[in-house]
Amino acid sequence: MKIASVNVDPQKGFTPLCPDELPVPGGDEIVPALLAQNALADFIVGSSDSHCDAALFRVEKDDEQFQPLDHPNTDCTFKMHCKPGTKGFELLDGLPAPTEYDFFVWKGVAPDLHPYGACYHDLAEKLSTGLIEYLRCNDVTTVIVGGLATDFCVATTARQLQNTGRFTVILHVDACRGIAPDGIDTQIQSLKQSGVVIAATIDDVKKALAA
Ligand code: VGL
Repeated sequence: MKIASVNVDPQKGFTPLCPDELPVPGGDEIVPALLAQNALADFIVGSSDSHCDAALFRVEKDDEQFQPLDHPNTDCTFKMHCKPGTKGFELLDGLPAPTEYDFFVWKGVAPDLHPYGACYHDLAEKLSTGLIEYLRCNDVTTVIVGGLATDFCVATTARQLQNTGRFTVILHVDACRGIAPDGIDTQIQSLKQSGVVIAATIDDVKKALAA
């Protein structure tokens, strides 16, 4: 068995450290749980949202957010978040630097792209980021997924990995935080139904690995 740990968008822009971006309640509390899952893995992979000022999703006010957009690769409005060179782009303190990961994906760099999952650059899931290929080239059998936010990028990444049919996918809930409680529950139930193993704590992750 070869294990990869996936750290999805564990960036300050998704935490209360950056209240003007997309603060996820408790988003800054996930580092110990992410480090614990990384310690169980043969390969550590990560992703970062990486958006520019010209991003199509961009709105300026809170109440303009979460509105549907009719564009092939940007389906929702958000306030600006995770711009390279700003605090919001940085990984949470205590995590490895991107160069210390075995594989790393910067996503949403082009103004018209706002993907959620770390596996594809486009919403139609045609243009691979190379993450799935990296895992397969290295004979990874099991992936442990954590990060931000549970109900957006984490859920989408877990679903994309599960949909390959090539990996046992474990969602480590303690290493995630989400935006909307209803959305989190819905996504976790749907992932469970699709075969993703839901592990509440690191001990549950260890049990799933031993099963
Ligand atoms: C995310 C909303 C918008 C995420 C990114 O990382 O979950 N959510 N952009």
